[in-house]
Amino acid sequence: KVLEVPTIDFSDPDEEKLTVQITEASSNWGMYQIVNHDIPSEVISKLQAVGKEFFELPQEEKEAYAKPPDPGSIEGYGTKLFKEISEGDITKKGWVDNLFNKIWPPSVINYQFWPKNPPSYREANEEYAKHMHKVVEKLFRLLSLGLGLEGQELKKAAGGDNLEYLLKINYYPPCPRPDLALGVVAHTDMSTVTILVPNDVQGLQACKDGRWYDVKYIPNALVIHIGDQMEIMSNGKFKSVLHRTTVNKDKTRISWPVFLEPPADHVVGPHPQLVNAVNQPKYKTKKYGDYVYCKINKLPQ
Ligand code: AKG
Repeated sequence: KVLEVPTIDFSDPDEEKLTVQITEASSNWGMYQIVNHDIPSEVISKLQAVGKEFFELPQEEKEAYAKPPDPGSIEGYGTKLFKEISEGDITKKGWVDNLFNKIWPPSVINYQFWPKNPPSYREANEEYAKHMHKVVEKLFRLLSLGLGLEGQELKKAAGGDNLEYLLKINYYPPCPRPDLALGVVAHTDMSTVTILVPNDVQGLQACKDGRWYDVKYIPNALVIHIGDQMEIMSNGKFKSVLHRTTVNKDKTRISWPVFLEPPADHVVGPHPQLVNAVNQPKYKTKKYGDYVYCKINKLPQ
């Protein structure tokens, strides 16, 4: 039997059972899909429609939202399509355009990076952010319970109501040489948790015990990735998942990950209730912004 990333029914009223499923999937895979999560399919379809429309605009219009060149800025439009593919080049390179927008909380939103075209971009994204809260609350509660903590502990440790939702849209157009490219190269996310919706084109792969698994498309499912900060807070119980995307010769793939990130000056470390004389902390405690700086610049943590 081919192993598959677990699928979890989020509407199961048995919280204990759900906690066990989420805990196992977060420890063994670090990636899973949740279905029946209560975000209406129309809300997801609208998010996807406006994102697609933006990427289909002429290049100059997209460049109007270009990411500022200073290394500290993350928001805005960027392109990583490699322009020339040489036969001799066997290094797999990224093949993707992207757009980053902080969508929650309102105090961190920078509307100058939100497309004005299509005109309903703002409404669709705000609506999605609003519907995501319930999923975030429930997921963080179940993850906390799974570690033997009170339900609110992990959310509090991740910044509480200041937890930021950073939306990225990945736009992977058809690639003339998919054998020479990857959409995004193998990485783990820096976030606490990432919540992703893809379009229906296959491409996401998760690594488990050194093997790559395709994440099959399930309409309206949310793909959950455990990120580095969740692995740290759980002191290694939950696993930040290594993942990558392949590209396609004929089809455009699009994905909408939302990275749930602590504010840059928020200090993150193994949860104090999970460490003691026997269980020593396995990770450093540091500001999230410093973690990001080290990871981006490939410095030791
Ligand atoms: C990323 O943007 O960090 C991803 O891993 C994207 C995954 C996907 O496109 O499914």
